[in-house]
Amino acid sequence: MSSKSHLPYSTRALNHPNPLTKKLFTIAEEKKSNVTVSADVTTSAELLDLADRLGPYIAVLKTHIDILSDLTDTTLTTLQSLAAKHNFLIFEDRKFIDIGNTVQKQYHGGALKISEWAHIINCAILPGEGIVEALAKTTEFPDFPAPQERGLLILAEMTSKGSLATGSYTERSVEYARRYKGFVMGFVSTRALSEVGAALSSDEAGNGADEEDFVVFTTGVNLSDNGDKLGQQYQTPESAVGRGADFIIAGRGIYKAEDPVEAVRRYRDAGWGAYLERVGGGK
Ligand code: 5BU
Repeated sequence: MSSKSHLPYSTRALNHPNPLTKKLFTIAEEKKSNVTVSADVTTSAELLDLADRLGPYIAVLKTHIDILSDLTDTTLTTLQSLAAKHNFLIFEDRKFIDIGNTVQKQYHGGALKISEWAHIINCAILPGEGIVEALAKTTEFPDFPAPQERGLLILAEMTSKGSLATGSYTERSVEYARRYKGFVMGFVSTRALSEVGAALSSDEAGNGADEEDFVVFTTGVNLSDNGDKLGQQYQTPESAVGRGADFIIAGRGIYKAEDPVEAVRRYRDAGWGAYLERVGGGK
């Protein structure tokens, strides 16, 4: 199996079978940005202000919507308008991790109405394959909004110290991604998983493994720190992209900076420079 990470986003967008991944690569190319900002602020005003100011420089805005102390429907509709205005996708980092019947209710409806506004969601596979199947099937509900504009990332690895998402857990993540390719866009991981994928037999992998092109999001990106006091471990944009990240996720490095706009531009330049290097200095 060959990884597609040496190819430009525009090439990967061209014939990509997953419409949301295609859109994501197209946005990255248009905005010359592979930055996902993790907007981990706790009020709607701060979140919307960041979305509007950083929006022009990012491909994706990642939320933890449940940490907002004053979430209303207006927060969500305004966030959606800002995503349209600045052409970025919204990724709700909810990390679903429960039986299929429960995650369907957490994803679609409920207090957070995640399916209505989040283009991208993620899940952990601790419950087994059923969680991926259940989330994928939610998009077939008759009242599900814009199924072509919704996708899932499987949390194949974590950046925190002592993470247990390793070895066969990571291998299973790749296997499930292949089984639900229509909905699974790729992974949150610290590196490209093509090597892990290659370890699986073609029977396990299913047909078309050679043609697949999963997207890799890497969290824990920071230009100045090595980590925090609660186990977070950082790497630079260069290191993350060099290891296979297609999109780098940075939170405090950007929103806690004295000037978040200046910071996001620095992360964008660093992430884009590393990407150009990876694809051979071409486009
Ligand atoms: P930071 O401020 O750049 O450390 O924020 C990192 C964000 O990414 C934060 O929202 C975490 O919840 C999220 N995260 C992570 O740090 N590590 C992981 O492995 C995963 C998510 Br998955």
